[in-house]
Amino acid sequence: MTRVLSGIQPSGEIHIGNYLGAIRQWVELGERLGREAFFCIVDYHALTNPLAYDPSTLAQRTFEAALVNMAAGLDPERVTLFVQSHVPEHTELAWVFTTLTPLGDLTRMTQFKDKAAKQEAVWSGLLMYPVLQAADILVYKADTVPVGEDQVQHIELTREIARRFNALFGETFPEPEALLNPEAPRVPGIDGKAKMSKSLGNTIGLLEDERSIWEKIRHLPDDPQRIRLADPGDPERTVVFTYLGYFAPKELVAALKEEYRKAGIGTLVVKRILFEEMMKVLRPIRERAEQLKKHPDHVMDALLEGARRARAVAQATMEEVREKVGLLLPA
Ligand code: AQP
Repeated sequence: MTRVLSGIQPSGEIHIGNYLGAIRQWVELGERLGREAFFCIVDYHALTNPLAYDPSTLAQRTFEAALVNMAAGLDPERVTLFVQSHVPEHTELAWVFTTLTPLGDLTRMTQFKDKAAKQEAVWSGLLMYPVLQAADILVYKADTVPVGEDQVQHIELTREIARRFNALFGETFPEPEALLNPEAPRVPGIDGKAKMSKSLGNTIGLLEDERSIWEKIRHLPDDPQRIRLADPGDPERTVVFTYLGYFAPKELVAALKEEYRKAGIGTLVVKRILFEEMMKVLRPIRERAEQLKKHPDHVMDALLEGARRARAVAQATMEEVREKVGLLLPA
């Protein structure tokens, strides 16, 4: 692994699924790779979600997404943190990739099918989403993409696009690999079923009010086969223990599972422990976010510096691409 890239959409409140599936890994990778770790707030991607996109809030959400990532531990002095639309080479490369991506490769994407099924009118931006994602990654020639499981299919498509470009125009791009957090590749939502997802409204926000988080935890579904407190429960059948596994020490989780199986413990007790353990992780993030909110210039300056560094790399790639695809180059 020599260079990583990953992105997050400013399409709603950043949630514990984003944190556990992606951001926590980003922080570790950033510590290892420094400026070779590129993290991007993908605002052009957010335009493809008609339910969440609002021109009057996009800029603020983009800013907040950067702030939350910094609060969660991404240090912009070490890593390259920037906003996608500040580096126009992403969309330029996306166009080139569009010309060599078969339509069928895009219509078979699971995320496209799922999202398109929920929309009355399907815009081509939604279809092209993974092509722009491929450009986000390959414009930096990144070889590793730390993501949640939901993005694996898109990274495979990125590899195909890289392969096709290389076959047509000569060796240019690496074939990047997805890197999953093995402990939380797919964090379920508070319904306990679907993936936690901004657009499904089944999230726990990283900066959400504590009381609101507790209310959500309190209402998490129990093992459906445990009717009375005296019934033994199966911890594998409730999202309460899934979440507990993300936040609490292993020994504590094992002990509570044991009690739950023996009907020695009520779910509410486990939920209280889950809340406390979760807040131990979230509170420092929220405190840092409060500090950063007092210094918005610090966040903005960091993003501009990140874009400057990212753009230097992206421009070099685009010069190579323009030449290889045979465009008339300006003198
Ligand atoms: N539930 C999840 N479990 C593990 N990883 C997740 N990610 C998202 N949800 C989960 C990962 O977070 C990174 C940023 O995601 P994103 O916001 O850019 O894209 P997304 O997957 O579309 O996020 P949402 O919240 O699910 O948004 P919508 O509602 O628009 O679909 C990615 O690495 C993603 O894998």
